[in-house]
Amino acid sequence: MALNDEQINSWNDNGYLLLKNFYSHQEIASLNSLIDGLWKGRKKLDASYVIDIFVETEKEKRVYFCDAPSEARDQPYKLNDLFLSSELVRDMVAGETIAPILNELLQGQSMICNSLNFEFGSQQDYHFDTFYMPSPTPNKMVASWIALEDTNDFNGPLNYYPGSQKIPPYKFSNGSTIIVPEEMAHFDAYMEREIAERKLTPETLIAEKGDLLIWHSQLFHGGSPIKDKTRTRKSLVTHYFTKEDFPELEPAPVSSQSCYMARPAQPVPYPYEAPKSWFQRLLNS
Ligand SMILES: O=C(O)CCC(=O)C(=O)O
Ligand SMILES: [Fe+2]
Repeated sequence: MALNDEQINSWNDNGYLLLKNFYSHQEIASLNSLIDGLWKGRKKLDASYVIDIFVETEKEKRVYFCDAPSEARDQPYKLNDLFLSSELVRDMVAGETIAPILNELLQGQSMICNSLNFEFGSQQDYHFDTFYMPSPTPNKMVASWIALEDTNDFNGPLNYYPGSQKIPPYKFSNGSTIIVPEEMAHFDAYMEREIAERKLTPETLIAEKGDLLIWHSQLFHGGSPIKDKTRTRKSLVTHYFTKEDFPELEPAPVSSQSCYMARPAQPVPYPYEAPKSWFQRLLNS
């Protein structure tokens, strides 16, 4: 068993697990220099490096990293799926140390679905990750979040409602948890009611560099507004499915106990007509 009873109980009660100082400062420094190096040398990168720039602004768009202007680094961005190209990223997010933990929570073999490197807070509205990537079998998905630097009240820390994973998943008119933007007013009313009935209150994660947070696919969470726009909040988010949930796929190994979806990079430009269509195609394949 990778986790003790207290940790399992906390996971069951709260829907998340915080593992302080999980990574050494040296490991974090290696990851941060990888990002610096990629930015410096991005013009030579191929189409497998895809970035969302000016995130949560009117200028938000998805481009190849080689086409990103240097000023895009001064505002929130998401650098997608570095696990596809970087062994360092794969080892950190699914290597021998973390895999047994993920596998115990998932009750299966963890398989990386996607990863996102942020340099600023995401400022993403409260959401369930199952809006975008529900696992074929419910609850067979978790996310990890690594603090690549300290978070504080000014750099847009993460917020979540402990216990919200117990709320019955909201089904949109498509019969699934996949978001239908036009139906958000109904969703909001449902969540307001459920949160009030369960007397849930939000928490803000003030994390230190090297901390690891793992959350349940049904934890209601988001990124708070960045009060000081000059302050960075470097982090790496990874979403995982289980290998068993995708028997038709041939994932590539990371450790003896974990793997990753060996798939193409995200399509450019972002498919606004059919969001997350790569994922839909995968599910339907
Ligand atoms: O880092 C954050 O602020 C939230 C990111 C997030 O919710 C996600 O990637 O699923
Ligand atoms: Fe999320």
